[in-house]
Amino acid sequence: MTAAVAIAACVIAMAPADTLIHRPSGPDAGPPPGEPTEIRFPVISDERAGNYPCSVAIGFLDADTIPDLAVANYGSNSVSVLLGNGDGTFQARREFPAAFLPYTVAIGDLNRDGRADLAVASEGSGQVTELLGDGKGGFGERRDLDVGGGAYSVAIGDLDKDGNADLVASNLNQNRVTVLLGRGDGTFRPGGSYATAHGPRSATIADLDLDGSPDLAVACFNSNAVSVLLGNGDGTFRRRRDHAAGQSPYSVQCGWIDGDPWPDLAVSCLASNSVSIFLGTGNGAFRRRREVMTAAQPYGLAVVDLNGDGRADLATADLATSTITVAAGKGDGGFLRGIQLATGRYPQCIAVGDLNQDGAPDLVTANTASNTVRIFLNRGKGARP
Ligand SMILES: [Ca+2]
Ligand SMILES: [Ca+2]
Ligand SMILES: [Ca+2]
Ligand SMILES: [Ca+2]
Repeated sequence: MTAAVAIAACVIAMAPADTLIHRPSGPDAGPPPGEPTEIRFPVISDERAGNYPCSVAIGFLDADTIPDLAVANYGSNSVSVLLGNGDGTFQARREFPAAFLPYTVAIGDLNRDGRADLAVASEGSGQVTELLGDGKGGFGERRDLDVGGGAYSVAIGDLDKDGNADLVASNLNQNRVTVLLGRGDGTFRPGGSYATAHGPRSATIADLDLDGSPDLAVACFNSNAVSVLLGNGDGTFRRRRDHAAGQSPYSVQCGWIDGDPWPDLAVSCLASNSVSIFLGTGNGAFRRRREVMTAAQPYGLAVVDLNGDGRADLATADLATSTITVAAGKGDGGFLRGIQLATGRYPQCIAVGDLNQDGAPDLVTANTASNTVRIFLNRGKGARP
């Protein structure tokens, strides 16, 4: 582990890690007095990954209840697995082979044996690689599933509500997403493909209209739009609805950003250095967007309550400035001005999990040019002193 220091390449000022305090002021000051408003990361450390790590996911990869990491290494055609020690540190990484140019890794139980498996979208081969877990942090022989060209991302969810995990991959060059429906034994059958706006970069699965069936939101890089496809509950999807976002949308996440029960969407837009916020208004519809400014080129995005005030906050991985931006949510759809912290060089992904098991969600970035992941341990509500 190495202590975090400001990196020479960063072009913006960094606050020391332990002195990040949001101080709302003015009439539109956010949470009422007495509510916690701080977001602090007192412990920051790095772990080695493979070559050009693009994506990191957090899950339980061995038999304990301590979160572990899976990292897709674009430059070494592999996945790194780092088993957690429970204090925010990790055991030495293990490497498992993926297909050509793996870009995104997701964690889920693909064969219903109670052990976490990996799905890895490989852009170079147009495949999603399935790696079945042995429940001890090891993974068996890989199985490559064809999903079509430009397979930059994969997400796992039960799209047809049969209890078996299904997959949705984005096909950047073909302006569609491809669905694979799980049989529950680790095999999949084709579930069709669906048109999106131009340049689908990543997709998220969430029930956006609260009808009990999973829906899709897809960040479409080349069309400055997010496509919403409402699910029918049988693994099929209705025709898309597009919503104008900022420039070059990259990641999309669902969360509850304002006070109503309808799910909202956040989309990182790397050419406008912002996160577009879409507040849900019911039945899968969204209000006109708002923009939250970040540092330069936000790729990765997380929507999570970091300070324990019950309101969703934002965290982005800003590639060009090698930072994360953290912005505290006001609970009404607005956010306080973001604060930046240094990452390794050129972070492309950010993931959330409680890595040291203190009740506060922590952050991890995959730093493509440093071949590391950086771990930000949060000191939020529920954290031990
Ligand atoms: Ca499994
Ligand atoms: Ca299913
Ligand atoms: Ca739905
Ligand atoms: Ca924690």
